[in-house]
Amino acid sequence: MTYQAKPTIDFPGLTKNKLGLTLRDYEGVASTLCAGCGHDSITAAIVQAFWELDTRPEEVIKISGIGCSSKTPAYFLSGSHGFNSVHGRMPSIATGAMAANRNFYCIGLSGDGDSLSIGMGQFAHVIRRNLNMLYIIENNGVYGLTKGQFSAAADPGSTNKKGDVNHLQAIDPVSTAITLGGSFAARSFSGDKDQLVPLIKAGLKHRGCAILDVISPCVTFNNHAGSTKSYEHVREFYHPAIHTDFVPPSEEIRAAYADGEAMPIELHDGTTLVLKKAHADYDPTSRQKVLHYLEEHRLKQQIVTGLLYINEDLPTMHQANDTVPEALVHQDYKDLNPGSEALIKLQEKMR
Ligand SMILES: Cc1ncc(C[n+]2csc(CCOP(=O)(O)OP(=O)(O)O)c2C)c(N)n1
Ligand code: SF4
Ligand SMILES: [Mg+2]
Repeated sequence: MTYQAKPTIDFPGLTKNKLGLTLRDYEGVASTLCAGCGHDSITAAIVQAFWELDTRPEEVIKISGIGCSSKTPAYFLSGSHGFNSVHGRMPSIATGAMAANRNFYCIGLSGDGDSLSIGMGQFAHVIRRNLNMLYIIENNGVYGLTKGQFSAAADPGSTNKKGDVNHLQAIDPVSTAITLGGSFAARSFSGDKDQLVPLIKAGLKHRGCAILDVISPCVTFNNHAGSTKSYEHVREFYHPAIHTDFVPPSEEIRAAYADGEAMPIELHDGTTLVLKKAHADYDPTSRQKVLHYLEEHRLKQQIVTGLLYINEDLPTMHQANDTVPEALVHQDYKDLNPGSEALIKLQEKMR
């Protein structure tokens, strides 16, 4: 694969964040995706979110599987650590990377094919383990890279570009993640940057596995009438259930919210998410109510979006395994390698 580096032109007028970095510093190489592909809009939102969070690029691990969507990490944060893994295996690599260095931000990029077909087992278990990462599915309902076959996210009754009808049931990553015991499940649309940027920031700050399903139209293979993942269809059936405001720890929450309409949720680093609900009785902390709401709106063909479910209290992989708080690279050699005597004792215990 060849990559085209972007020209390093200095634009003196660009706004700098607290680290003195501009948006350009959070970009990657030039995209080779089709013009108009939803995945590129998601990249722009990721760049914006990391910039707004004043993230040090070298403190980010970006990992993907295989697909057009899995090419995305090349297009943002050139200065961070990246690994383009095997089809459907992004979660294993992310688990290994975070086991070694738990203090980094981990962002995984995957597709509906990569996650819901070949990678379904991996998708399920990274959610159960509650690995501390943001897991984005760029969902276009097809295998874009291999020329537009239906994916497991294609809705029954939807058609492909040639007019063939999909007769199989769709897997919804959001309700699946909630059912699997996930701690954070959200949905958005590549065409709604205002909604997407705060959701990416919330997912990065959430302690645990944040699943973010982003409907991301494939303009080449799945943007026709009959597709339920086209720009036109998503705009028509888009149903934001909840709006997320992201308040950094240094800022006060000043806005006054009418009773029941908004819900502040404090994250473990002091960040506050203010969830403004479309309906006062929507409760993003109740699995039962959220699943009911999703099913009710699925039957009306509505695409429910926003931070739909959150549980800040589930133990993460590191908490469940009581691991050391620091990255392994910062541990003393003697702690990492307790010596042959300790190993013999361990083996004795297993005899
Ligand atoms: C083991 C293996 N099986 C099949 C393939 C072929 N393959 C490459 S990408 C892909 C599907 C990608 O679809 P998705 O994850 O939805 O990404 P998109 O291209 O739509 O963004 C498939 C089946 C492969 N690369 N490796
Ligand atoms: S084939 Fe589809 S998913 Fe792949 S880059 Fe083109 S528009 Fe995007
Ligand atoms: Mg796809």
